[in-house]
Amino acid sequence: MKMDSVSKIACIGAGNVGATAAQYCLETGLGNVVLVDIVEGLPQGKALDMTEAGPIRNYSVTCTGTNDYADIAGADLVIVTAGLPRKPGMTRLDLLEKNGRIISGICGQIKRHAPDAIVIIVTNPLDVMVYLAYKTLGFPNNRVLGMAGCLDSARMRAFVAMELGVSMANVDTMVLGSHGDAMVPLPQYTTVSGIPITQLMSQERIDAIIARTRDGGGEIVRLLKTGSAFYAPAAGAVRMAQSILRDEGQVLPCAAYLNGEYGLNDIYMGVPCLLCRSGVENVVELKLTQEETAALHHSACEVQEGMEGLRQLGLV
Ligand code: A3D
Repeated sequence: MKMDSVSKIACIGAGNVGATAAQYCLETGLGNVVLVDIVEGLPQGKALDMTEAGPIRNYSVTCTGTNDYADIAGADLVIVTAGLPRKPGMTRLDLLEKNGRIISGICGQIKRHAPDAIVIIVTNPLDVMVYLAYKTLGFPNNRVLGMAGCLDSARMRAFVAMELGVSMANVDTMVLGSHGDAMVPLPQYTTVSGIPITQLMSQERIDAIIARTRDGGGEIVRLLKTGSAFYAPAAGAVRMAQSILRDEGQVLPCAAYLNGEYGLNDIYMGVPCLLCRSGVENVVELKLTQEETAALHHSACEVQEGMEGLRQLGLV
């Protein structure tokens, strides 16, 4: 018997991040998942495999694979991970164009088949792709957001815990700004059970952790050699989805639409957000130092360059 209250989640892109996000959704019992990809058989095969793991992993929610967007009809939430990674010889603008066209097409399908959904974008270049999604979907900005800060903050939490030999559960961090070299990790909001890390380690070690957090994606790419991180990125997206679908009210760093907050307008950037059933209920404005504000605005300049690229390509 199917219960009406079970959420429907669509994961677009059945690659590394998309399939892992689907798996986490199932394992947390967050809802029934529809996995979509353009490659025939790929989402169907992975979905069946994940459903067959249910009796062992003890979940009763299901996963369905499809190449047809009509199957996302009625989705409460959509996680978009479809896209290409940057390959050698490819410029940022090349990637912007390739993924921009993919995101544009997918958002057209979401608008048509799941007009009431909340949409979480994971595809890179993140902040620019969320802006494009927002413009293409035409949904209210509280229903369109991006995942990056959750990942960057989780990496920083892991590094602080490793450095101090404490439980990761005790560490809180906050990483704002765009996803990439210009991200803004905030040591003043990094604590271990409420104790600021500035009291627990030297500035030199804090700087090293900040540098490793900024290079977090690159470190994994260098190790894997082919492909990029996917367990932690998928975990970040599902954490956001959980706070939304279960109306938990978690405050998480997400790429959200700014309308004057932090002195920024008409741009998507990583900021702390209150995530509830309506999506982004509220952007939380932290007290920042002059230096941190300058770093955030520098981050915004990078995103604006990407947005200009979208305009040149005629995508927005
Ligand atoms: P990958 O394993 O290659 O999966 C991408 C999937 O997208 C493939 O299965 C493709 O067939 C599929 N795809 C391509 N075009 C379409 C389309 N039009 N409709 C449906 N499916 C399509 O990549 P991945 O899962 O490792 O990464 C996916 C994206 O997430 C990339 O853009 C990454 O750069 C990005 N990513 C972002 C973060 C952030 O923190 C923001 C972290 C990790 C990955």
